Amino acid sequence: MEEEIKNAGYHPADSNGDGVVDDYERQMYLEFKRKELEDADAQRDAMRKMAWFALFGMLLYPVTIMFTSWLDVDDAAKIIGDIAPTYFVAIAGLVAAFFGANAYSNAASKKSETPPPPPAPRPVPPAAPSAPAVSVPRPTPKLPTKE
Ligand SMILES: [Ca+2]
Repeated sequence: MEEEIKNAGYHPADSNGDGVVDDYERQMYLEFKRKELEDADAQRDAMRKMAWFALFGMLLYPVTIMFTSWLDVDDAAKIIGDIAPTYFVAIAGLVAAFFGANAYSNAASKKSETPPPPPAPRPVPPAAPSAPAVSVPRPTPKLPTKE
């Protein structure tokens, strides 16, 4: 929250930008936050259900083939068997994407929680060579004079 305020320059609940969060703005802010949490929760539930459905489909695939050949529908068994390679690759990709997206979002949320590293110390410029304390007068060359 502190970082959010610092980045935006004002409190995120202060929708009219007058520097004060009144009751209405606070209510709206909490409502938005609650909706965000509910949406994220529903999204996780949907993804989890989809992953389970896909996995059950993979597990039940051979059973379906056995069931169709037990019913003497050999054409169906053959067609289902022909679909199998595509189906398994697609479902494996789907499940992998599910776990990959989960891992990515976890890593992203962890990264945003950790405070940024302190700024690196600025390099100190090398000290300039010290000037001579006393300036020695240089001998002036004598110009040849005509006499
Ligand atoms: Ca306000």
